[in-house]
Amino acid sequence: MAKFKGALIGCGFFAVNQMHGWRDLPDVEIVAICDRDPERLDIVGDQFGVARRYRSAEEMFADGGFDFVDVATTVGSHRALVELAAHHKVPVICQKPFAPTLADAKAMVTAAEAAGIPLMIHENFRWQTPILAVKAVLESGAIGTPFWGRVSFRSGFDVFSGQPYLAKGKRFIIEDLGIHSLDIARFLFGDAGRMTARTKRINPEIAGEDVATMLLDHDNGITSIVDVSYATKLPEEPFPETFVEIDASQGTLRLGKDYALTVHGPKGTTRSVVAPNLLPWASRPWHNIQESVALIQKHWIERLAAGAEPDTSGRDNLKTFALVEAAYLSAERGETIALEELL
Ligand code: NAD
Ligand code: 89V
Repeated sequence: MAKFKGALIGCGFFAVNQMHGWRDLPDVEIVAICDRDPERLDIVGDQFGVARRYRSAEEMFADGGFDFVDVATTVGSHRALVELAAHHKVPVICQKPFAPTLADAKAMVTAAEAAGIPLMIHENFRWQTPILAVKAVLESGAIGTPFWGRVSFRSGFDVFSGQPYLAKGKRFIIEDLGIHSLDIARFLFGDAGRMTARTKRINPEIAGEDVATMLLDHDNGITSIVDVSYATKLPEEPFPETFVEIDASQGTLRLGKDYALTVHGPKGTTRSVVAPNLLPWASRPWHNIQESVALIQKHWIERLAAGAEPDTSGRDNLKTFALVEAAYLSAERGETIALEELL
């Protein structure tokens, strides 16, 4: 089978994981890379043996020769780069967060649809092995119909050393990390129509909020709590594990530390460990995230080959991004926000 040829824009901190993931897929070859920073371009180009290197995305698109583009830059450039891909009719993956504003994200979806190209947001947390295991339990019916859930990420890990820009933005934890947790809540419990949120900044060295507590009213009647913190100093650091609690009509589910999954239902209690695989290029504690990168990339290629929409398409991810916007609005106003006002 002919290989899918890809190009990648943004050769920074996280893109290295994406390059490893692409290299592991037998039917994919990254034929061109782009970064404004020549040093990053050479580091990634040399590590992965990519000869075609560009400092300008416009020049890379003008030369062409690839079937899709993977945008791994930070949020400020996402809209321009997705619109550039749409202009050249090249299928595009865009890293989270989708865009600086919901209006930008909507414009990006419109541009991709008008060009007739698929747009996938690289929202990888729902592809983590432990989260997929939770989803499988729900779908099995083992605990019945959920009525309450919690998606929790509480850590004191220093994310700023690897990603210094995270300390500078007016928005921090909801936009960067809570966005993943909100997407997991949608994945497990369905779309949500109302959001109530409270935020705090505990770390005085950063500009944005580092704690958020969000209450979601899901359309199917489930109530969920999504709580995130980078100000939580625990005896054992759980980064980057997401904990999940679900109460349902016939039982309960708990996903806790070290990927321990407890499922209690009419047939009894089962305890298992749903740890992610440690890929050869991965490193602890990031391996959970790194494996989910490989899995979402595989999903993209499968859907591209089938001409089908990816699960975290731009249109789907508008609903996750709207929850982010709603959380900031709710915290600012001290009110509950109806999502229909935003979407
Ligand atoms: P980074 O700053 O380390 O890397 C971004 C790179 O993009 C830089 O090298 C920069 O020079 C380059 N760049 C920026 N604008 C450009 C443009 N217009 N043209 C060419 N190059 C450009 O950032 P990072 O930490 O790697 O984060 C990148 C993105 O990945 C962010 O959106 C971040 O939120 C996301 N991220 C996702 C995950 C995940 O699990 N999905 C994890 C970490 C980061
Ligand atoms: O996944 C992310 O988006 C990362 C991190 C886990 C550090 O928050 O920025």
